[in-house]
Amino acid sequence: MKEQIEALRQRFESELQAAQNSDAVEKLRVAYLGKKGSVTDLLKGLKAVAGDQKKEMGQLINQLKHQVEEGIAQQVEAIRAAEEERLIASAEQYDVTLPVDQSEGSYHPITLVQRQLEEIFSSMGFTIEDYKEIVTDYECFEAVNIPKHHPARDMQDTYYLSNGQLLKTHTSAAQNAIMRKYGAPLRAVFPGRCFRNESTDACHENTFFQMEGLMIDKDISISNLIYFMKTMLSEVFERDITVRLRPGFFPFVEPGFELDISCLICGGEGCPSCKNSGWLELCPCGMIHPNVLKMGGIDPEEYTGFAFGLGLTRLAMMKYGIKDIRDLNSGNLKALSQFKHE
Ligand code: FA5
Repeated sequence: MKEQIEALRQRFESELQAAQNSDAVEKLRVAYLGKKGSVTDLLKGLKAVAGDQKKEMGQLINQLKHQVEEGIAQQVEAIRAAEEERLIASAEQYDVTLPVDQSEGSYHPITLVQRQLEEIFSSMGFTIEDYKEIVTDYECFEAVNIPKHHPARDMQDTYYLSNGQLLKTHTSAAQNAIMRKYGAPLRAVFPGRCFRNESTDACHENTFFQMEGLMIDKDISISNLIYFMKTMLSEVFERDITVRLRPGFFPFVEPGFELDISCLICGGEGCPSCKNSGWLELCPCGMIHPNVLKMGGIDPEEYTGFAFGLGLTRLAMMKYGIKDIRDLNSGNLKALSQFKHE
C-alpha cells in the first residue's frame, strides 16, 4: 500500500502542475478528494490492511490528503492572482496628465434655498446656527414641552439608536441648546436635516430639511411673527404669493399657527404635490410656550418670543417647481444639475 500512496502523490503533483485554470483544479479536487476520489478510496481500503500496519498507513494517507488539500488551495490562489495580473495589464491605461473635466457642477436645490434664507435672516440680525442630527429624547421632545406618552409624539415617529438617542424629527430639537447657549435677547435660525419614520409620497420624505427660527426679546408679539414670515416669503419667492394662517397645535407654542402657501405647482387647483388641497403646509409657527422658555433658562415673565419651523425641502419644491419631493433625494444628476445659483 505504501507504494500505492507514493505513486498517487507523484501523480497528483504532476497533474496539479498541469491544471492551469479553475475548472481543471476543481476536476482534480473531485478526482482525489471527492466521494469516489483516489484518496477517499485509499482511506476506504484501510479496512483491509493488517492491524499492525493500519496506524502507519492511516498516517501516510492523511498526510497525502493534507498535501492534496493544500496543493489545491495554493493552485486556486495562484490562478486567481494570475487572472488579476492579467486584468490589470489589459486594463485601459489612463493618462494622469490629461486636464480634468472642468464642466461646471451645481448646488443642490435645498442648498440654494438654504443659503438664500440664511442671507435673508442674517440681513435681519439673525445668527445662523448648526446642530447635531443625533439628539436625546430630552432635546427632541421633553425640552419642547412634549413629555413621554404625549400624543404629539405619534406624529413624529423616528429612528432610535440602541443607546436611546434618536435621529431628530424636527429642528426644534435644537431650541433648548441654543436658548441655553445665548440666553435672551436672541435671534437665530438653524437649518438641519430631519428624519421621520413615515411613508413617502409626492410631498413627504423620511429625510427632509427644515429651518427653525427663534426670536426672543422684550415685548415680542404675533405682529412681529407675521412681519418676519411675510418678509421672508416675499424675498424668497420674489413675487406675490397667497398665504393663509390658521390655528395649529404644537405643544411648544401658544398660540400656534400653520402657515400654508397656495400650491405653486398647480396654482391652487389641487395636485399630488399638495395632496389635492391646493395648499401646502410650509411653515408652522407660534409664540414660544413659557415652559419652553423656562427650560431654556429664560424668564418668561421678562421675555416673550416666536418660533417657526420652515419646511426647507418643501420650499425648494415650490421655488423650483419640483413636483415630487422624492426627486430631491434621488441623486439623479439629470434632474438636480439643472439648478444653478442665480
Ligand atoms: C414641526 O416639525 C415643528 N417643529 C415646527 C414648529 C417649529 C412649529 C416652531 C412651531 C414652532 P411639522 O411636523 O408640521 O412641525 O413640520 C414642519 C414643516 O416641515 C412642515 O410644514 C413641512 O413643510 C415640513 N415637513 C414635515 N414633515 C415632512 C416630511 N415628511 N417631508 C417633507 N417635509 C416635511
